[in-house]
Amino acid sequence: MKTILLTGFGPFGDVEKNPSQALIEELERRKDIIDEFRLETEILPVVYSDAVDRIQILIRQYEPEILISFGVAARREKVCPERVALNLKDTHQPDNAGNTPEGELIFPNAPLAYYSNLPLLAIRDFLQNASIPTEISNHAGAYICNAVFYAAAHEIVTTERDTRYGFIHIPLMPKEAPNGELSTQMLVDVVVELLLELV
Ligand code: PCA
Repeated sequence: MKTILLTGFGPFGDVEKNPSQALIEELERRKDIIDEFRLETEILPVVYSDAVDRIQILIRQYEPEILISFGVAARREKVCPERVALNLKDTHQPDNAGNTPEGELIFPNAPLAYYSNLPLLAIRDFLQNASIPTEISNHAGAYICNAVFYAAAHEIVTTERDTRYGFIHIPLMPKEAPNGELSTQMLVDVVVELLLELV
């Protein structure tokens, strides 16, 4: 049976409840009723080094066929599958350990960028057909989400794993953003269907 590893993030900055955490915790609750694949989930810390280390350990531990990390992009209104992970740490907003790197590399002597190898156009079409407002984003910023996406890609590529990996940013949910159209429940159902397509 194939293994799918999904991750989300805990609170940070102004985001007291991270919708990616709610999404992952709800998926974790569904685990026992999913027979088609083995699901592993984890909530990652919003600290550059800890999140980077942790995602690499999880990949070695679970050896997933598919890895999708989720995080919130508070200023976006659509679900955004990310195309490119950059070897860059750059932020004014401190991480949860107070780090504010400016223009630093995540890994020295490593490639500038990695592409997600998930079928992004198909994922976008699938989500849109399920009435989830979705658009592909070309890069995931330079904060912790990008760092996790990059570290996962680097681990998978350098150890020549077959894992399909990617990152999906999600907006704040209506409770935090009253004009939003999405609910965690909607997303959970659609993500399960999406995983069944991908597996
Ligand atoms: N979003 C932040 C980090 C954690 C999260 O959920 C980001 O976009 O980098």
